[in-house]
This record gives sequence, C-alpha cells and structure tokens, in this order.
Amino acid sequence: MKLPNITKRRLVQGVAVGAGLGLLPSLAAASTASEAPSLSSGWTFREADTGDWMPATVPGTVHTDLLANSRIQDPFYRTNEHDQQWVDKKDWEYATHFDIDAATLGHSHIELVFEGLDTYADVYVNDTLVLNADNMFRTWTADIKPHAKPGGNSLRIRFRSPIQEGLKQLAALGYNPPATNDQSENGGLGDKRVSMFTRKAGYHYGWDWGPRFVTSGVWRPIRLRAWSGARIDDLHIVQDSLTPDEAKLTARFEIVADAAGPAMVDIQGSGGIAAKQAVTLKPGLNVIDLPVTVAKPKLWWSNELGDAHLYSLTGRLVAGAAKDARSLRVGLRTVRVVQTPDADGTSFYVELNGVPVFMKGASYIPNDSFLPRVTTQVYERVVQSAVDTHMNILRVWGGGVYEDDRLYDLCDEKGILVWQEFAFACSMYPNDPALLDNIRAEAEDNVRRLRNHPCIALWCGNNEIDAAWENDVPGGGWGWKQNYTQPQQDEMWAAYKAIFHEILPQTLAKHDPQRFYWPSSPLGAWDGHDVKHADLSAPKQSGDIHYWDVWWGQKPFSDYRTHIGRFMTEYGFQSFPELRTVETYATPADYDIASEVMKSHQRSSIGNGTITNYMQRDYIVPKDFAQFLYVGQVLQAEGIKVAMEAHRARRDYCMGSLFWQINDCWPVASWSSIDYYGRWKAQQFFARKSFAPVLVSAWLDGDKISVHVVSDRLQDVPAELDLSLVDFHGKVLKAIKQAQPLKANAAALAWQSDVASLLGDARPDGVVLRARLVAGKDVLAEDRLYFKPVKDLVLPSPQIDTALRDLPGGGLGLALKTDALAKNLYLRFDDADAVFSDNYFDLLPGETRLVEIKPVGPSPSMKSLKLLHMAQVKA
Ligand code: BMA
Repeated sequence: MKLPNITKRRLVQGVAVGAGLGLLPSLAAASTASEAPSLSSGWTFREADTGDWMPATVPGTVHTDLLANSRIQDPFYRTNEHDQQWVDKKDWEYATHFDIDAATLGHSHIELVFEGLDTYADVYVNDTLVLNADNMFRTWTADIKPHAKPGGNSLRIRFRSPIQEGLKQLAALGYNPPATNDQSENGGLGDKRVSMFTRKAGYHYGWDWGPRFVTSGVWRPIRLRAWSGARIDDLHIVQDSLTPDEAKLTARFEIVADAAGPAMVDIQGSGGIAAKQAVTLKPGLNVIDLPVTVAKPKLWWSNELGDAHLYSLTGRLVAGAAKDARSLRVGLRTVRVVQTPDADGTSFYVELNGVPVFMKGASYIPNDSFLPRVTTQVYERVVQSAVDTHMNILRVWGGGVYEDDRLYDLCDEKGILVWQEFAFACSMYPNDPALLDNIRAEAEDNVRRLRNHPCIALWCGNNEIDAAWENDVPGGGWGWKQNYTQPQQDEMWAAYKAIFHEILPQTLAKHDPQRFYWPSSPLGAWDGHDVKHADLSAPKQSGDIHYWDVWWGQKPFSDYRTHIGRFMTEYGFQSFPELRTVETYATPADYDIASEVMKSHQRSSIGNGTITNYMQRDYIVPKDFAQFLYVGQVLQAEGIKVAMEAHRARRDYCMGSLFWQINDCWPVASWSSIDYYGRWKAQQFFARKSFAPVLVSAWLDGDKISVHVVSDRLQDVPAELDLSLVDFHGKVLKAIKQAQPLKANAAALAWQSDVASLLGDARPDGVVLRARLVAGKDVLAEDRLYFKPVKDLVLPSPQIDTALRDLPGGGLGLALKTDALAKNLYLRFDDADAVFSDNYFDLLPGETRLVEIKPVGPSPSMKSLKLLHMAQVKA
C-alpha cells in the first residue's frame, strides 16, 4: 500500500512552505511560523438570508451538509433524489472565523487560496467582498491583506444557485444550446437546459448513469497563505532529452518577488539529482530555468512492462529572509501518440519509451455525486483494480472533473497512463467572450497543476462533441444542428473552434508543449486546423472510435469482432449491481426492474429493455430478481469479453481497448465494471482474463472456430497450445497440441477448424472446447468455447464440494470441486460481505479451484455461503 508515501509527500510540502513563509492551515500543528487555525474548522451554513445556521463540513457540499443535519434523507435512497431538486434553486451561505496572529499579520502578503469553489461564489472577509468566483475547476486567490485584522476574522461565502444563474444566461442568449445528458426535466426545469452556461461538472446535471444533484459548496480545501519577499509559485520539471546514459531536465521555477534582489534556487532529489544557481530576482514574476542532469536514468514504465520508477525531488528558494520549497515526483519516460499512414489508413498508438504499447483500460467517471467525500481508499480501490486487471490506462472522461491529485499520484506510482480530457462533454457552448476567458484560465490552472505527472499520456479536448455536431456535414452528427438557425449554428461552432482548436491547444503549447493534444474523442484526424470525423465505415481508418452499435444499435456482441478501429476509446454494455448493493437503495418491495425505485436507478432511456432483449438472445430470463441481477452481470461480462479479446487479436491494426466504464458515482444500473461500493461486477473478473499479458481466445464465426493468441510481453515466450474437447461431465473427447511460441508484443491466429470436424459425433449442446497456452506445467492462459448459447446448453446439475483452506500466505481459501460443469459459478455469503479472488467462472470436473476470501468487515460464516450457477436459473 503506497498510501503513506502520498501523505508524507503532502506533509513535506506543507512543512516546507509553512516553516518559511506562511502555512497550510490544515497542517497548522506542523507549522512553526505562526498559529493560524485550520480553514476547515468551525464552519456553519444556511439557506442564504434565512433560517438557522447549522454545522457544516469543509470541504463539502450543500447536499452532504443537509444530510448531516437531517434536513434531507440519504440522496441515493429509493427516489429521494426527486424530492431534493429544490436544493439547487436556492442560494447558500457558508461562514467561519479564523484567527490571524501577529506573525502572520506582519507578512506583506496575506492571501486565501481556494482550490475549489462550486461554483458562483461571492467571498467576504470581515464583511468586505474579496472575490467573485464562477468556475468550479479553477483555483482562486483572494488578497486579504487590506482586510485582515489581528485575532478573529470572519469568512463568509455566498453560493448563488447555478440554476438561477443559468436561467438568466439562457434568457439572455435566446436559444438553448444542446446538452444531451442534462436532465432538466428531472430538475423541474422542463426543457430548459442550463449546464452549458456554467463551468461546473457536467454529470452534476445528470447523465445516463447518474442522478441529478446540482450541488454547491467549498469542494476543495481553502489555504491561508502569508508570505513576504518571494515565493515559488510553480515548479515545472521539463524533460529535454532522455538516453540510457543521461536525462537532461530543466527545473523551471516561477518565482514571484516583491522587490529586486539576489536569491539562490536549488534542487535536490533521489538518484543524485542536485543543482543550484544564484539569481537576481526582479519584482513580479521571475522564470528561472535550472538545468538538471540524471545519470543512468531509471525509466518510468506502465503496469507490467517494468517499474514505474519515480524520482523525488525538492526545489528550494532562498531570497534574503524568504525561504520556500516545493516537493514533487518525476517519472522519466517518453510518450508519443504515433499517427503514421499505413495500408489500413493511419495508425493511432501510444509509444512508451520507444515501445508501441497496446492500451488496455477503461473510462473513469467521478467516484461520487458529492466529490469531497471520496476517500483516498476509494481512489486506491479504483487504481488497484485497474492494476489487478492488467490495465495500463484510464480515461479521465470530460463530463466529470479534473481529478484530485490523489488519483494521479496513484497512477504515477502504479504505472497507469491517463488519457486526460478537459471538462467538456456532449454539449455545445455559447460564444460568450467572458466564458472563453474563463475557460482559458481553467485550462491554465489545471494543465499547470497536472503537468508534472508522468502518468498523463495525452490531453483530449472533449467527449463526443465533434461526433455529435459534425459542422461541415449537412445533416451529420446526432441531429443537433437541425434544431438551430444558421446564425445560431455559426455562433456555437465559433465557440467550439475557439475552445477546442485555439484556447486549449494554445494553453498546452505554452504550459505543456511536450504532450499530445487531441481535440475530441472520438475523432478521425486533426491537422491543427481541420478535423476528420471518426467514421468506422470509412475504408481507411484513423484516430479513435466510440463503438456503440452493440447496445444503442442492438447489434449482436459478435459485431465487436468486425467493427474495430485503430483505437477503441469506448464500447460498453450495462448491468445491474449485485443484490447487496441494490439493498442499499431499494426495499424488497422494489425488487423488480420496472419498479419506480429501480427505474430511478436506471438512467439510460433504453436500459431495461436493452438488457432484457440481449438476455433473451442467449440466456433464460429469470423471474427471480436476484437471479436476474446475476444473469445480467454474466451477460455484460461475456459480451464485453468479446470486444476486449477481438481488439487485442487485431493488434497492430488496433492499439487500444478501453471499455466504458470502470466505476459509478452512485449505486445504479450502468455500464460500470465496478459498482459504487467498489464491488467488482462479473465484467471486472472477466477483464482480468481478457487483458492478461498472455491471452488465448477461442471464438466462433458461423461454423468456423478460430483460436487467437496475444502477448504483450516484451520478450518471446515459448509455449504450447493445448486444446481439448470436453463433455460437461469431464470426459475428454479430443485433445490437440501444437507448439505455439509467442512473439513479443504481437498477436497471431493460432488454430482454425470448422465446428463439424472438431465435434464429430459430440453433441454441440453438451461439450466445451478448452483452450490453454501452457509452458511446461504452467498454464499461461485459458479460454472456453461453447457451441450453443447458454439457454440451449444441456446443463447438468453439478455436485459441488467446498472446503475451507488456510492459504500459505495466511489468508483464507475456498477450494471448489465439481462432478459436472458448473457454468458461471457465482459465490457469495448471505451474512457478510466478502471479496472473492475470482467469481462467475466456469468450474469443470477434474479441476480444483482455490478462491481466496477476504472479509469486508465481520467474518462471514461458511454456513451462509451461497452458490449460484446457470443450471439453477429458472424462467
Ligand atoms: C458514451 C459516454 C457517455 C455515456 C456513455 C453511455 O458516449 O461518453 O456520455 O454515458 O456513452 O451512453
């Protein structure tokens, strides 16, 4: 667990700054300069101008504060969301007091730094207005020196309703730009969508997996910064060159100074990093480049290709009596997105340290509707799940937020690359100069905050807006344009071009020039001016693809094998969470997917119908609710398995497979592979197999069987392909073996046959082809292929033996054996929550499966172990 490192890193920063110049209030105990109180304590809040002041948590949100004061019920329970839509129509006030001591007051600068205000916030210190904020994503600084006084000072923040602000802007504009996922109706606004007017997370207004909670509040910490003379405003480590012998870096200090004078900057860190330079500061901003060399650099690699090596360093400034320091970590690596014309169009792949790396991962959404309550453990859980399922990338999707530093710290440590989107999704924006300026400032803040993270592979402008609008294609896109007059279309397109083709790339050119920029996902190509839209039907493929004909287009899962682009950034299929999660928001009376409560936790317009439709194709559709949830999870997992493995089998043509989506922001039916409580759905277990570095994948195309092998290892692997046709009682009917050396970083079609000649007399509804890659006694990879849909298999009633075992490492194991096939065996305990190391797997006679059990909270009793498999499913 890397958690202590992160905490330590934060403390190092806090103490260094606090000791010299001012202090971080939340670390007041560690500071030595003065005794300023924490700005996270003593807060109260109320509906503006009315009612009682109630205790508040900062950072926090109005909704979670109302909940803590019993003014609203749990927003996620049953249909409570519907009754809480009044909250976003009101203004809210937050207030606290903080002491300023003589030492702090003596500084020439006293500032409040707000890392996140959501969103329209008027800030008063001692009843004087010091700040008007209007962007959730920006860091705001207020100079409070003129208003600060010794002893108690008051801080009051008035949050104006984002809905009322939006409605004013809508009325002024005179037409409503599109915002597909904005659930204005649920918010009592009819068809008035206002999300595009406010720089606030898109998903707060609702999404097709998310509730509508347009909350307000101080969502990130407030720091009191007092300093004199000079301070480090930013430290950026630029990697100028990287060879096996040395890395040449530039440590770029941005120093703000009150007056001209001599100073010393230095940098020290692990791996012998050391450099210093005497400089002469001028008043105002000073940019100082300090060259740094790292001999024999250790590279930063993505998960499973090598160590994600990080160098820790501290940059320091001494300017007369002023001292300041910044600590950060650096990963040395080269990342390129390679677009080279080839026979199939143009490549689109990530090259890390000179190696083309197939990207395996998922899109990532915010972990909660109320972000301040996301704990470090939750970030750990998501990133560790990605690591454990052999992923090497997460896509921080544009409808959420520029994430918390903790996410990127973890991705840095664990070798998970990040496809980072700016916070724009599925909407057009008004062509308002003030908004464009606001966006420029937002982009600067976030690019500067995140650019030192080695995990960030690229920046992307937005989610799906180019695809939805297709400006140059009359009648193209999602039918948005047709609803507007030509002048309105021109205005919105002008804003689009300004944001995604000018402001964002210009900001990156200035602040993060080495990273690749891609204006929209999906996109065919961008030459800095014109775009080519993503189009999977084009004969020559380029760019990235969101493929949704499976699900939205009701196409069969097998279409995943024939509809593949150069980089698959999205594809997905929904499932419900498991019963233990459903129990947190529904009562047994609600246990029907058509009930009001279950529908309220299913936000896709076609969700229930589509799940049921696909289930009917391949499975018995169970009447029993718990069985329905179970079959739904297997349906999703088996379907997405088809895509993950087909994409990998098509490398090097296709070089990325990111399913939609890894997590949830509340308990809901969604495309997620891990639910809100962190419980892995069947799909996450399946991803661990489908994304494993060595893969064998057997599938049917009509009556043709193909067996594909893939290796992401950077060395060749000697192996043997071991195929056996087995009946459901374990009898081996046929066995085939062939040498199958696995080429490094490559895929191959290993074996083919027609069904009839493999099966001979065997019944297609009673046999399975087991495909294994073996090296001596080791099974490197395994797959199973059935010849009929599950509903048409003649499934036996297996006798399954279970036994508890102490595992060598001290854990608890469950050994499972069967006398006949147990298809998609699902394990759970009735009386307590537990994490199983594997689940939803097929258990064949003749094998013993050892599953590790980790209790979550109180230990489950063996008596309450429940086994469910496909033969038990009843219509
Ligand atoms: C993709 C995403 C989301 C959406 C998902 C499912 O297009 O970008 O906007 O939630 O599909 O519809």
